[in-house]
Amino acid sequence: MKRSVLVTGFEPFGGDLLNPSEVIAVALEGRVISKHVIHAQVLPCVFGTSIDVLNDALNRYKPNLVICLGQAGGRAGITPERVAINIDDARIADNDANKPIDRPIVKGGPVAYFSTLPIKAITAALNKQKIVSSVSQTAGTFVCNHIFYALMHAITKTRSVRGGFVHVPWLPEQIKDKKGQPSMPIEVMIKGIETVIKVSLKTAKDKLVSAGAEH
Ligand code: PCA
Repeated sequence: MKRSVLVTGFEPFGGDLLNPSEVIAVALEGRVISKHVIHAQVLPCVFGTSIDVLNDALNRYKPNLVICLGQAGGRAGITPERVAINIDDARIADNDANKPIDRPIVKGGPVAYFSTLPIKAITAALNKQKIVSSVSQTAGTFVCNHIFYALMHAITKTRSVRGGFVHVPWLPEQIKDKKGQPSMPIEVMIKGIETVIKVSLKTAKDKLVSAGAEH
């Protein structure tokens, strides 16, 4: 079977009409990067259901690398997340009106998982291309952290599968009535995520997949 990468994005949420993470994932579908075919999966912005859809995609594609994407409105750059924590704590309702508070994602599961993406190599490569990027120390406690934790929980024993979560900023069309907020054009985001994939595939082979291994 051809080696593959799974890229996920989220549908719009919180009353938005767009979610750049979905646009990026769909744009990358079918592309070949470093001899890996890219599969895209759009996830519902719903606690629980999003995990079922992710797990189905993992079983279907058996990817070597998984990059989950989400929108972080208000952030200026592309931000690979360092750590997923075992808690749901929603400030707003998800797309199915769920609003869990202080609820573990996996009962009895580890407190947290580190990303197994080379997060520092990713930010360095993006900055070299003049794309704003920095490591984020928290993916929040909404559906993005939820899916990040579920991903790491699913692949933690599969040492050959590397994965993690990357937040992206708003698109220019999303900040029209939000003065002074940062945004990034879609072409730059797509180029940036291609770089994330390339760097992750390059460093996946010979690096230990564990906390902070490449730092
Ligand atoms: N961003 C939200 C959920 C979906 C998305 O794109 C978050 O950061 O949790």
